Amino acid sequence: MSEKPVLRFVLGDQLSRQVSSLSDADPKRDVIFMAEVTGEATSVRHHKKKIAFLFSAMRHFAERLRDDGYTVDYLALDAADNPGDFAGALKQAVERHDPCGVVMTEPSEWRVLQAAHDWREELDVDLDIRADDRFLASHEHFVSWATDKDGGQPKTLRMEYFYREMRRRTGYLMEDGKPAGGEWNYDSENRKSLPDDIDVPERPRFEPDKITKQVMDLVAERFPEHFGDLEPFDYPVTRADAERYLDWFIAEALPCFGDWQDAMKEGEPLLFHSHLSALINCGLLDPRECCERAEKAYRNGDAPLNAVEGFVRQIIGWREFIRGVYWLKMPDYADVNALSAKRSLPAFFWTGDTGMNCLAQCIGETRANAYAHHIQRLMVIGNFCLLAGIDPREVQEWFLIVYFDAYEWVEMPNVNGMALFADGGFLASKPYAASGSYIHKMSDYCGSCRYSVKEKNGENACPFNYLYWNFLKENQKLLKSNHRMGLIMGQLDKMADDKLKAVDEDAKRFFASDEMKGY
Ligand code: FAD
Ligand code: DLZ
Ligand code: SF4
Repeated sequence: MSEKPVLRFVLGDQLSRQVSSLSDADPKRDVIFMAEVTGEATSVRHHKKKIAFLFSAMRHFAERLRDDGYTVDYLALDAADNPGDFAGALKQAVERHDPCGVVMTEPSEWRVLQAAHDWREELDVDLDIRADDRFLASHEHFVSWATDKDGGQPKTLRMEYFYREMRRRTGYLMEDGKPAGGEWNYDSENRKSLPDDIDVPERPRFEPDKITKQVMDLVAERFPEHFGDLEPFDYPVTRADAERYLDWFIAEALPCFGDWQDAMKEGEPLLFHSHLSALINCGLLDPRECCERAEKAYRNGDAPLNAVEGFVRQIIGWREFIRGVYWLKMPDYADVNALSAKRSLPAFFWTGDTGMNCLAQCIGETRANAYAHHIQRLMVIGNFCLLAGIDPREVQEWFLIVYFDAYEWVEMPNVNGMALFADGGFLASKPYAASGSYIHKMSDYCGSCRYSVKEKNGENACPFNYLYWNFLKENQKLLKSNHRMGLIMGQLDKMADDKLKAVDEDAKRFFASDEMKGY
């Protein structure tokens, strides 16, 4: 009698041959199971491009496994007997294959991990949930780092200290136990404004193949009401193309990644950013290989230290730290709202139809590409939500829907901790609040805006200008004890009454205006 197979359940963001659920897979015995399910595609109304990207990447990954001799049971979304959710799909797969056990890698999101615990109860066979060692810091490592000597949790955590420990542990950019170049962090060199005649390198484009075209037709038919443009589609969906994209980034964009990391330019959504987040998050690229390639470019003299350190910090610092905070703080983290923000998201978040050119540009690009770079997300879109006091739950849902790299583990701490200060400063030492002058300095958006960034008050003034002071005023009680806000809160204290009144009137008028109309 032949040996029973192990059923290896691989989720859509686990598309790596190195994933722990496949580490001991036996091609002669085992069955790898993957499932496209409506429940995931509609848990929020994901951007059409995100669904197409993920389904195409899943189908290509299944093909690759088959080419390597594995048996893959792939449940397509339009299969006649698709039950529509993971639980039903897995139950059917167990009935089909009668395995001796099921193995999976820990889901990246709280919601799905809770469900997986339920499946363990419901299935007639063992379900082994393994750690996701694609991340460099395990849950245990992060908890032990985040816990103080008395076993308590501090009121705040700072990424910078976690990052230094990660540098020591990985040895990335270390020389004789010291950081390369003598400093841990070269961020102060990474805030340059773009020169007008900047030459942005052209990116490789990946034409949709037969599988991607099939998936695009499916998405167009099944999710027409979802946000975002499906076409054009030119992103990598295979491991080989993801590697080519990484090669291109290291050679062409990384050398300038640092200098203009915070800059924004109309018509240039990517500039020198890597555009790799969706590939890393779904498993097509490994975070370690991205850092190692970048470090090699530095060692070979092909990219400067400020660029390479900045890139490595985003991955082994921010990315790992964000994930650590998510698991440390869930499930309560979903509901934090330290600033009691209650306003609803205005309709222009879905249409891009606003007089505020910075937001129109960033939201327009998001709609077209399912992508905006970090400063667009944080200092334009997130900043507006912070200043306007938008309910964190609504902001979280928007960010989860619109970006093709968005999964709750990474979106939520970025929204609640970084953009909205909704966790009261657990993750960030002060709110990333900025007036129009920051956006003006870092972009060319203001030149063609209907509002004037130079005007501080009145109908034509840039809304970011008065909303900034209104935000400080509304949250004065909470923010005045924050020592990093001391200077600015001092200015607020000294502000003349007529100026305060003008800010108050402008903010009230803005909140009642068409700009803030709901969907
Ligand atoms: P690059 O600028 O080239 O950076 C290199 C890599 O570093 C990224 O690919 C990413 O893997 C990592 N990285 C950089 N910053 C962060 C960060 N703050 N958190 C985690 N990883 C980081 N990133 C997501 O992957 N998914 C999200 O859902 C997401 N939501 C966000 C929401 C808000 C409000 C903000 C402010 C940021 C969010 N980010 C998210 C982080 C960051 O904006 C994106 O990772 C980045 O813009 C992706 O583009 P890139 O690959 O060109 O990044
Ligand atoms: C985001 C997403 C979507 C839209 N669809 C699927 C799917 O049909 N099948 C699948 O395995 N994964 C999908 N995903 C990614 C999952 O939501 C992701 O793996 C979990 O959220 C991780 O917790
Ligand atoms: Fe944005 Fe204000 Fe500049 Fe207009 S003027 S683009 S609203 S920052």
